Amino acid sequence: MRGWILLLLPVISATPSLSVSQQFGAYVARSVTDGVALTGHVTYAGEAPSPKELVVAHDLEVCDQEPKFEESLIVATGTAGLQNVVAWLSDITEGKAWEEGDPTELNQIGCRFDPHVLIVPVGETFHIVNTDGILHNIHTKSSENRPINKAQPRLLKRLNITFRRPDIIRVRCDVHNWMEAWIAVAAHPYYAVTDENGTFELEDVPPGTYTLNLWHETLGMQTRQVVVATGSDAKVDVEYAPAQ
Ligand SMILES: [Cu+2]
Repeated sequence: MRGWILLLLPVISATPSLSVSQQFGAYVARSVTDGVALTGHVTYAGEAPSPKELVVAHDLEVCDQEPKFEESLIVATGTAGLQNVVAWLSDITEGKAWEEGDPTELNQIGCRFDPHVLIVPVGETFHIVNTDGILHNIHTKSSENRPINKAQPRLLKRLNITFRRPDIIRVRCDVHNWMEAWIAVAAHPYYAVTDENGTFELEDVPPGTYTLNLWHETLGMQTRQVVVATGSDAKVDVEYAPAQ
C-alpha cells in the first residue's frame, strides 16, 4: 500500500500549484530588462458631441447633488482625443509581472461609477465600493464570466468580486438606470485606458511584433500590428470614425 501512496502523491500535489496564467496557458511573468514604452493617441474623426446631462429620477438627496453627464463618447475639444478606449496586446506570451499596489476599486459615488472604465487583473479580488450609503444593485453583463446580480445595501460598503477569465464586462445598477461602467478583465499587465487627451502608454514591452487591440464602448474594436524594437519608443496613432 505504501508504494501506491508514493506513486499518487506527485499527481495530487501538482494541481494546486497551477498559477492563474498557467490555467489560461497564455502568459508567463518574468523580469523585463530590455522593455520599451508603447504609446498611443486615439482620436475621433467626427464632431465632438456636447455632453448630454443624465436624468436623475430618484434618491435625489444623494444622486442629484451635481449634474451628471453621459459618458459613452467623451471627446476632447480641439485635439479630438477619445477617452476611455481600452488598449491591450492580445498575443503577448511573456513579460512583466503585475505591480504590487492597493486593491483595485470600482466606486459608487454620487450615483455614478468611478472610474467609468476599469482594468482588473484576471483572478484578482477587487472591490465594488458603496460610498453613497444608499441601496445600489450591481448587475453585470459578460461573455466569458458568470454574470453578477447583487444588491449592495447602504451598510454593505464593499463587495469582493473575482473574475476568472479575460473579458470586457458591462456593469449597471438596477436601482439607478443611468449608472454604467465597463470592466476590462486583463490576462496580463499590458492593458491601458486612454485618458482625457486620448493617450495611453504600455510600459516595459519586450521587443517583438504584437497585435494591439483597441476597444471603445460605442465605437467598437480595432486592431493594429505593432513592432516594438529595442532602443526606440514605439508610437501608434489610431482614429475612430463615427458610429454608423
Ligand atoms: Cu445605484
